[in-house]
Amino acid sequence: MHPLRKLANYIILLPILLLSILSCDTGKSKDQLEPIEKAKIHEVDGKRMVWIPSGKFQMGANQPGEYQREYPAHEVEIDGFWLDKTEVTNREYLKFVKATGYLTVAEREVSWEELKKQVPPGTPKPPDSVLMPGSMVFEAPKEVSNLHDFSQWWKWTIGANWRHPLGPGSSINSLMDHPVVHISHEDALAYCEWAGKRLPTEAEWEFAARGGLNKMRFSWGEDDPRKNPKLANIWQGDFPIQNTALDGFIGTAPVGSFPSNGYGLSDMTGNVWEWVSDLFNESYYTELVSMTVCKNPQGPDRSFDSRNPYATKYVNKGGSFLCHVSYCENYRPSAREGTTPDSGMSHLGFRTVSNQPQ
Ligand SMILES: [Ca+2]
Ligand SMILES: [Ca+2]
Repeated sequence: MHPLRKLANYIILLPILLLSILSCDTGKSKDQLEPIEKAKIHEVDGKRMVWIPSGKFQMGANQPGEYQREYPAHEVEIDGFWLDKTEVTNREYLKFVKATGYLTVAEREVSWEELKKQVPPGTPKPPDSVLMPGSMVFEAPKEVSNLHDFSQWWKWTIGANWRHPLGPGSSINSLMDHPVVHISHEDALAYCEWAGKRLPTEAEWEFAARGGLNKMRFSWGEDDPRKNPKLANIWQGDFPIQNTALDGFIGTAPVGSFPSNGYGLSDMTGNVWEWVSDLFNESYYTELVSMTVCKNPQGPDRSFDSRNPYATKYVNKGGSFLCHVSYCENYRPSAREGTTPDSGMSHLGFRTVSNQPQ
């Protein structure tokens, strides 16, 4: 090559070399921001879904001060999968019910034989007037004596179900783009079967909720939602008495009302809790620490929650519009709760996974 041509090539390459050196030296530690791979968004069987690429992450609480059931953090490897961009909406659930005639658990007669398996032996059978189709509805009390007794704000409401989220007299007519609620684990699985999809595992859900951020406290990074109420639909004010709704919503919000995370997923934290396929065991992560890397974990073999040792529970993720730091700081990817599979609540929904190839 002619010497002048060679020199010209160096001059062209120099800025590129400098740029690549500078871009490698971000000054950030490994625990800070990881590159976010923008995922592909496609419609799969009529639903907008996001391709979550395979990867490794630290599952569980990576920072001090979280709930005990989120420790210890452990490395998990996940294969790629399609995940609904939003929670399943009333419009989508209605389509399923119209096609199949499916009746949700909250719309069926209550079976005492099933119910008594979840309560301490010897618990007396409630009167038949209570064992009617219904679900648990949040009602803000005027005052509370403590934050331990949730019966002060959760009310068994006969006639409450996904069509009547606040009980008889309420409807979903103006809530078609809101997430469906009062959905039991069984109801979510029935929808999945009809749609040819499945529930995410807890590991898949948490990996997706982190949106490509490594070891961050929230799905958007480290910003405190108390200082910025526009990050997610949670509770502002004095839980459970006063909801100032600085984020714009006292109850559920239309899906996608808040900024999506790094993968383009909406409301992974906040709006409504979401069922996943894993059984809930509060000490499951402790049992996993002997493993070097967990690949596509499916959850524990048995459920255990010391707060209700008689019940079998499945995991819920992401918190809801009722979560407030004073009581339930569950609007974090690592947060996890358990609910019995036949229970629906006015803040509990789901989203689905498709196994279609990328
Ligand atoms: Ca809110
Ligand atoms: Ca959610």
